[in-house]
Amino acid sequence: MSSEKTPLDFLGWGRQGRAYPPLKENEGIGRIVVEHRGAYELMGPSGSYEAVLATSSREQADDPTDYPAVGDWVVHTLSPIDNRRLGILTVLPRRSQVLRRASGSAPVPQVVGANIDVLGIVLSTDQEIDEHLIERYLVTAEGGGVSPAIIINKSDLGGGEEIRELLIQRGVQYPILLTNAHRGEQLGEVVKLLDGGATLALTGASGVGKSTLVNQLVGDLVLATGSVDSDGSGRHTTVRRELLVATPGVVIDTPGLREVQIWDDAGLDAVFNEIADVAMNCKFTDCSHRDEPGCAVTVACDDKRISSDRLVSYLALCHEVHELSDEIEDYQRTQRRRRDSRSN
Ligand SMILES: Nc1nc2c(ncn2[C@@H]2O[C@H](COP(=O)(O)OP(=O)(O)O)[C@@H](O)[C@H]2O)c(=O)[nH]1
Ligand SMILES: [Mg+2]
Repeated sequence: MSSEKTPLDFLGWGRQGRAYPPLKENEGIGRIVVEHRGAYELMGPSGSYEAVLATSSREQADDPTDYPAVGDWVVHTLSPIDNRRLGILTVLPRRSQVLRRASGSAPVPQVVGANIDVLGIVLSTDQEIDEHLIERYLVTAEGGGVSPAIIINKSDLGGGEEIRELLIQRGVQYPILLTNAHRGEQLGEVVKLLDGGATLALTGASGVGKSTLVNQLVGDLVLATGSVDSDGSGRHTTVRRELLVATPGVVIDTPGLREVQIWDDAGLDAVFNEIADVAMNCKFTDCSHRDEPGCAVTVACDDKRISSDRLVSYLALCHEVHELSDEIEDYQRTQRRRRDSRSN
């Protein structure tokens, strides 16, 4: 990793682990802090700017994941390309990303956030705990190269320890932190997640206290953000920022999601590693691990070496991904046919 200080370190560049790319005269690097429909807000060493995709990068994007997302590092023009907005020229390669299936009927992926170190899955003591939703978040994080941590907020209302116990019993093998965001208590462990300029994204159902937690973490740094703009070269925008500087790191507040549809199986084996390990030794190729006699997974489940609840979750998610890949194939075939008939 390059140890050289850069003017982008306050935005977490140090964690990128790569050299500053060579820039042309009219180019700068910034980080996407908000994504609007077709437009972005980015932040760089001299402040925040509104930006749109330059024609060249729009033409090169052929997959939804090629477009910038919150957390992305981008090379942009230093002067406006329309009458006020900068042009985004390139999205720099991501070191991690949180992907999910986009809402809507088309089976396409959506990048929820990019270049994230830790995904904080926020629960609260006054809301019912949905273990399956937590599993989905965990798979999403692991699949995109992001470390998950579970944050049980509203510990002041009681019941936090019980939830922690329940999750451990359920086989959750990730850090579980308790917080009281309301009064800014017990935040030490969350602050530690920002060590070394890390990017922490918070996710979870609406009302669990994500924004309250973000406000606590950025605290007086909202002022620091203001001072970045004070040299006059930055531009204040009134839109709500989703990525905020919380020295030593960066926090991303995501909108509350009621459901998460996983995009692929990349994180499944990490989250259910005890099942994946046994499955690897199963003598049947293409085993469904449901009822084949002598299947190593079924045997391990009968022997209580793996939990039957977790096996049910694992198999349901495997099935879901399988169905999704069929759906993607159909969708792409239809799209190709449409394109071909248009060009004929
Ligand atoms: N008692 C208690 N209330 C909290 C805590 N954190 C947040 N809240 C309250 O929970 C509600 C939802 O918080 P908010 O941050 O908007 O949740 P979000 O939808 O996840 O962003 C607000 O009324 C907060 O004041 C906490 O630690 N304890
Ligand atoms: Mg919120």
